[in-house]
Amino acid sequence: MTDMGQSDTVKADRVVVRTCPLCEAGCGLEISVRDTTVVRIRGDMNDVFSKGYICPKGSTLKQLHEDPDRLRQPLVKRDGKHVEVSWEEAWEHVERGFTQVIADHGRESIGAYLGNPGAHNLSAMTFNRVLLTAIGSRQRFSASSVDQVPKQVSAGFMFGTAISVPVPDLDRCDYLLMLGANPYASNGSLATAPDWPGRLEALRARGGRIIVVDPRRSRTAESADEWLAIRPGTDALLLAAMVTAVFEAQRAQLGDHLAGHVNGLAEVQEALAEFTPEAVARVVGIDAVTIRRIAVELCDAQRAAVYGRIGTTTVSFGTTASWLVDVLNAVTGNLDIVGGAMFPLPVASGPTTRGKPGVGKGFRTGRGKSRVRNFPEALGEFPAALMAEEIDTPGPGQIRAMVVVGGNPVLSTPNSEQLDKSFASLDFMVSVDIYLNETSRHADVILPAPSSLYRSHYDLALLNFALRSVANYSPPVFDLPPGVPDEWEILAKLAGIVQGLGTNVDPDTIDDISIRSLIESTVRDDTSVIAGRNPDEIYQALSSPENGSLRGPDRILDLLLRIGPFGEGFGANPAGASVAMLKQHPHGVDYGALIPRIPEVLRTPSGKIELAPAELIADLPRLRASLSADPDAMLLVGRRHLRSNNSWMHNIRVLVKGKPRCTLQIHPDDAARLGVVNGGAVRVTSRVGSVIAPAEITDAIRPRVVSLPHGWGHNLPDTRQSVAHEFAGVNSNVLTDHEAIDPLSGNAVLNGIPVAVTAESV
Ligand SMILES: Nc1nc2c(c(=O)[nH]1)N[C@H]1C(S)=C(S)[C@@H](COP(=O)(O)OP(=O)(O)OC[C@H]3O[C@@H](n4cnc5c(=O)[nH]c(N)nc54)[C@H](O)[C@@H]3O)O[C@H]1N2
Ligand SMILES: Nc1nc2c(c(=O)[nH]1)N[C@H]1C(S)=C(S)[C@@H](COP(=O)(O)OP(=O)(O)OC[C@H]3O[C@@H](n4cnc5c(=O)[nH]c(N)nc54)[C@H](O)[C@@H]3O)O[C@H]1N2
Ligand code: SF4
Ligand SMILES: [Mo]
Repeated sequence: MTDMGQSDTVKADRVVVRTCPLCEAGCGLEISVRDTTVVRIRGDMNDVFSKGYICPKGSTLKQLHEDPDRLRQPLVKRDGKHVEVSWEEAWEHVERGFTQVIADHGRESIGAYLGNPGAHNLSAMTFNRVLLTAIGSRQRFSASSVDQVPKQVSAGFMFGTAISVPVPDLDRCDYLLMLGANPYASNGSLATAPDWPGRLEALRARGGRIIVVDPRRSRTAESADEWLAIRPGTDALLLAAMVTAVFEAQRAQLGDHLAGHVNGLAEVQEALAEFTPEAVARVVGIDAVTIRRIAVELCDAQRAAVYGRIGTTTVSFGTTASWLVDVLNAVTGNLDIVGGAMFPLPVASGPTTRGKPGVGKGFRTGRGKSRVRNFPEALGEFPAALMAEEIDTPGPGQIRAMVVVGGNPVLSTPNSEQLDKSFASLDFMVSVDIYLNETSRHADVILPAPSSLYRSHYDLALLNFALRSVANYSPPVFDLPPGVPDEWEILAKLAGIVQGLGTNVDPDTIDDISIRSLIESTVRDDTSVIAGRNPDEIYQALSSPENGSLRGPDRILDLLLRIGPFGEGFGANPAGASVAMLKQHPHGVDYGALIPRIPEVLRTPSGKIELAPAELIADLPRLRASLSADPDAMLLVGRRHLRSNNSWMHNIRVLVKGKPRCTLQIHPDDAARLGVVNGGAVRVTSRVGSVIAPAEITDAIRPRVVSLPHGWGHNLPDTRQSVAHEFAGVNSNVLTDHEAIDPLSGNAVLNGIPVAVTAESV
């Protein structure tokens, strides 16, 4: 906030409101601007969802926009050094690179990795798909497999689509069991709502209770009624025991609203029966009495919800834990009920609102196997943990080129020292990024996405998980400087070039092909509001001057809004949602709180909730085997900080200054036993790597657990992030193991890593 007074001396000539693209909270920002300069950023008091709330990152969009290290010009690597070139020259390099790799090794040799900011980026949401199709290779990877894929897989099996993820109805809930989530730092995830802390405090203020399960006493645990210090990686066992406890207490109750809509209740009961509270207590580290009590409290509460996040998904039993969260919601009568776990109803058309209500093709994984490890695909991609072996292992289909869009896998994915070497061995690599960082330093060509303030925005992905049906459209704050392509134009042009259309390919051509195919599939869908309509007429309606001559992501968004559940419907509902309509409502439109959606939301072939998916039941012997784990092994977990954002906001001084955050948290008992002193150097060693970090001795962590945040380690050479370099920290993913993955989803195990900890003598 210190730079605010300074900026205030400059008078703004206009105020623009916009949704913050930095995290899933999607807060409304009020941006005061003079000419081409940001004067000040603060929370938009009138935003229908965030009502003025922002976190310390939101206002730093100004610093990000102004950061001299942020790339403005394409870079190509010449004699090992990155030099600035014109866009024309960059595109020629791209064409030459792709042409050579395709000639030498075929299209299957081009891999792609899509990073997390793409989920907050309308360009990426609408054109990454186009790029992947154009590349035409199955070697697809993304940050999803170091994050939420397990939840999507379990939701897919249970409810029919990978987007059918129930969210806790925070604002109407009065008992919340939260596992492996720290919204005081993260602002919430897979449950989109601004000001999670305020919503949690309101829950308690109305007499509700919050129980936090976490090996660390996080800020969230601190503010809760109860902290259960679980052993890392054992949430699936804990949840299984809670389900069993509910059955044993004869309290299992789906509720009248689910009657006739659920398959597999008896099967779940039987399959989980062996996981009693007593059987799991030793390994989970939580006593049986407490497990039983919480299970019954979930049944007793008026309106309760169970919610699990990163600590439950980035573990060996990620899919199992994700499944059991919703089983527990169901058997305690809290699934699809106001104040319980509910299905969002997004304003833009999506997988849970398209197609015939109540039934569908269902969901499966394994429609292809990875080349080296024969690992099944999930959500059309392979685990990020497999990227290195797919690059390193010779043979047909070996990856020889990579396209990375808005991702930093060299810091974010397991065994990153290995991946760093693999990237260095590629024949060709393109990064679409805003920085020259640990990953993009390997790229032969870096194509800079423009600052987000030059782009329009709508949270197409995250609003699928929102706690209310809201819609906010943000026009660009500034016009793009002449000659600078928008990010979607970069992606469309890349797609055109990799397809062989040459460097003169016009992004508008690619855009037209893409929107036309989307329109055609929509008019062919007989459940759509424009079923049977003339595709040309729809195309004209979207593109006409009266509709703002929309193109690119805005035009795709307009189609999705207009055919969505609240949509304008191309005449069917004139007051309904569209880009034009949202432009009239700069603070957003709120269509209300969530409503029960069973059975309409289901897309399973049976038209029922599948409480006992065969894949999950078949994996239970592995869960049983985990009961013999050593409860004294030293395990590493991660953590997040409010002023950090994965690996990439560390070049903004106001966010990184102050107390160093990349510390190894360790319990005083462990520190004493191992001779570790506060602030002293500690070596942490896993099967695959070793790092040295400063110790932070704290009783806010369970004994035999240590914690290191991820996204640090900015000391690699040949990057251009001067501030991040100064506050380098160490990379926790040097320690995470590329072989440790959840077999059901392919998600990397990033929490519960076996490590040895030793004091480092200096
Ligand atoms: N050990 C451990 N590892 C983890 C996690 C953990 O909890 N523990 N968390 C995991 C999770 S949940 C995630 S999502 C991943 C994230 O993994 P990644 O997505 O690979 O990493 P990010 O740090 O988000 O990197 C974002 C990249 O996008 C660039 N970027 C920023 N804005 C834009 C833009 O507008 N356009 C473009 N083209 N690029 C942009 C940044 O410069 C940066 O290079 O990390 C995972 N890694
Ligand atoms: N400020 C900030 N906000 C962010 C991000 C960021 O980097 N910084 N990243 C964004 C992204 S990409 C995501 S995916 C979300 C994630 O959002 P959250 O899921 O809320 O992520 P974390 O804050 O890492 O909280 C995870 C918690 O799980 C605990 N944990 C670790 N292992 C286990 C375990 O085995 N069991 C249990 N029960 N708990 C465990 C950790 O101690 C930690 O407190 O945050 C988003 N928001
Ligand atoms: S909470 Fe997230 S969306 Fe809100 S201001 Fe902070 S970074 Fe932006
Ligand atoms: Mo994430």
